[in-house]
Amino acid sequence: MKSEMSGAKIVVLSGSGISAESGLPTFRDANGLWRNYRWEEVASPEGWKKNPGLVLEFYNERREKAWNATPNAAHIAIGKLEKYYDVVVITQNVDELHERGGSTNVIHVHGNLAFARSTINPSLRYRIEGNPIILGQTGEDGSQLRPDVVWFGEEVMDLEECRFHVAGANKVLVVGTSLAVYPVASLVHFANPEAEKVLVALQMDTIPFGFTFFQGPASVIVPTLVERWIK
Ligand code: BV8
Repeated sequence: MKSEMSGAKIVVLSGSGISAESGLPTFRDANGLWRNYRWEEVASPEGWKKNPGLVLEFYNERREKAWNATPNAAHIAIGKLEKYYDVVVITQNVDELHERGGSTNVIHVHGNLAFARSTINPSLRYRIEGNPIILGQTGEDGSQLRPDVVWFGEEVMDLEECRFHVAGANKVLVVGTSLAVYPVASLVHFANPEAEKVLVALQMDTIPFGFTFFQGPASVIVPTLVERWIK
């Protein structure tokens, strides 16, 4: 049952930082993934062509870890918001921790590890949960299965829809993202000047105009923000 605040809309834009306290690595932090792998080799069509086995291995490891991870207090607090607001979660993350934390309206703009897809036809997807994709495993169309994620140089999912949601939000919560990757990072510029705009991260190189920066761990800051919003 929505409270008297229903009708007000909150859009969350999240990145790997929100899942860091669930044990999943970020990309650009000190011990981030791009410290141990070159994105060109494991997260690009060129890398896939050159060495699909390495790419499958990179994602199989991450998929198993993500599948066995549990949502933290930040995911759960965002899930709770749905009782009081219309909530849309736009995530760059390929884990399903928002869904496990109770969010039911999640847009995975960079794809989802729990799915494999045909290398020919992106709409031919198979839910594989935490299971690996093996070289030689093919879809119904006979093509090698690949992770259902958006690599560098590939088109991002549902961007128009996301711009619409951000533009119509009364509150925009950006959490756990360096806003280094485009075009998703540009979503913050679609926020209404009148909207309440907050950014939660451990550290940020630049704070988007109009956003209030709350520095600290998502599992501590996000629940306090949510408590304030549902009072
Ligand atoms: C596109 C795949 C065109 C899934 C990812 C030069 C060469 C090639 C490309 C480009 C180029 N210049 C620009 C581009 C475009 C490129 C881009 O933006 N590159 C950047 C790096 C310069 N973008 C693209 O290629 C995109 N596609 O443009 O296609 C096109 C158009 C039409 C038709 C055809 C083609 C595609 C981008 C998607 C790439 N895929 N991942 C996966 O493997 O996961 S990107 C990767 O980065 C993830 O998706 C991730 O989500 C995303 C963003 O990273 P963050 O999540 O922000 O993580 P990061 O480590 O950076 O930051 C962590 C943050 O959390 C920090 O702020 C930290 O303080 C905070 N934090 C940490 N711990 C905590 C915390 N906060 C709170 N609490 C904590 N405990």
